[in-house]
Amino acid sequence: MPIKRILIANRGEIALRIHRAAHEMGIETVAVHSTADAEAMHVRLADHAVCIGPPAASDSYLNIANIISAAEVSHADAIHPGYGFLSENARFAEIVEAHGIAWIGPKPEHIRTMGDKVEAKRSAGALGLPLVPGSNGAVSDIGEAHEVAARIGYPVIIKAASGGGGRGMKVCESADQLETLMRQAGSEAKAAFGDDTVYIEKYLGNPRHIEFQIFGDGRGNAIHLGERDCSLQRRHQKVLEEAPSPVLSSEERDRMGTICAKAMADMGYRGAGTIEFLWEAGEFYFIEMNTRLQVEHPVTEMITGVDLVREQIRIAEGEDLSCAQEDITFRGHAIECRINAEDAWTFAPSPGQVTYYHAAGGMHVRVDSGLYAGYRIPPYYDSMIAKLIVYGRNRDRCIMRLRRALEEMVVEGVKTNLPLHQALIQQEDVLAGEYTIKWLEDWLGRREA
Ligand code: MV4
Repeated sequence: MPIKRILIANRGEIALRIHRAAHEMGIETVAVHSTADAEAMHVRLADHAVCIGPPAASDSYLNIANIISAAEVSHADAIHPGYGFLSENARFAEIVEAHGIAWIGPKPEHIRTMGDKVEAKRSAGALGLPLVPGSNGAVSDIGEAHEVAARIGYPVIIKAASGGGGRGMKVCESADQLETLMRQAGSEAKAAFGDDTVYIEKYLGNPRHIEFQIFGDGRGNAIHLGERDCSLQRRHQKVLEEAPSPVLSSEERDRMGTICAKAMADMGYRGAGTIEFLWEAGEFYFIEMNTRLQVEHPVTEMITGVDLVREQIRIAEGEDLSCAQEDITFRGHAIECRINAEDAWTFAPSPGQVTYYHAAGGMHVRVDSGLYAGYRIPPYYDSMIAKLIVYGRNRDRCIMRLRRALEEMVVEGVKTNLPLHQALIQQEDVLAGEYTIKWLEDWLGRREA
């Protein structure tokens, strides 16, 4: 069924990104916003706007009743959740569908499965994805924990089934620490997620984070759009992402991508998804799957030419995938810098009024942002205010252009991490593509010293 009016259950640059795809398809948009976001660009651009509550996300962007009411009063026939907020809430997806509103996202059952990391790993294994060696499912008793750890060898990592994104993990170096850390992991998981279920994996010491973008039609067809390398992170916040990964050959990409697409086809996955792997010594190990559009999706768009949001909307309309795997080609290189309103070196948030703004531009430069001069960045939400995405025919040309684009970008009135990005792309290791998930924090530590 064609969609006529999409309610965008999100804010900031991603709300704008969704609005743009919708308008290019001749679809109207409804913005929802908290009282703190009344002046936001996504509210100004949307065809309709509904206030859904006070600033706190729990009262507005996470308030299911208010969002459903907004959809009803505005006669939206679809909801796009963006990323974060309610995007991976299976119950919300079910409620949306129960109201006869199209959910621009995966089937609720798949959101639920992948949200439980033990279940996610079980299905990934059953679908043929390579796993990190570890327990078969949850580990509840200490005896079993010792058996698993002895079998896979130390160090091991204890993870919370309800965790994800780095929350609720404990690295255990030897058997004498196992009991203490198992107890700690369990009680911390209970406190944080209301679920003390934990599982054990071999701890990989120095991997890269490489994720594959996939798309399914929900009827047994799926494709992959290659990978993104997201290893440059600080405290589980990605800082810079690139596609393709500097370490993969096209043969490895085809091999792993095909495995991912086959798995998604077999499960009947619908919509956009990302399969996250740790990559070490040339091997991939599945860790998690994200059942949403990701912040870093533009780097994939730049090297494939596929509009991922348009594709999500088409799939929600019940259309077929717009292209077959053999139509997907990877061309050139793209890098995304997440621009945050924060001190570049202390990372202290810096909300406040933007007094001057000039976005970078020119060939192969994309800025996804709702920023404008005079905009007041509210203190209630995350600090990302823009994404600078740059394309080049190869990685060196991409980095040269990124350097030029970072020079052009001006944000005054608040602190930003632009100086961090400028310094980052001068580093030999970054220029060489030689970095792992530990690199950024190690580098920041060395700079301190
Ligand atoms: C790991 C790991 C090492 N070994 N699992 C962190 C986020 C969550 N998605 C999984 N994470 C990790 N799982 C095993 N078996 C190291 C991490 C990890 C990490 C992963 C990806 C990107 C950045 C990271 C930073 C610290 C730890």
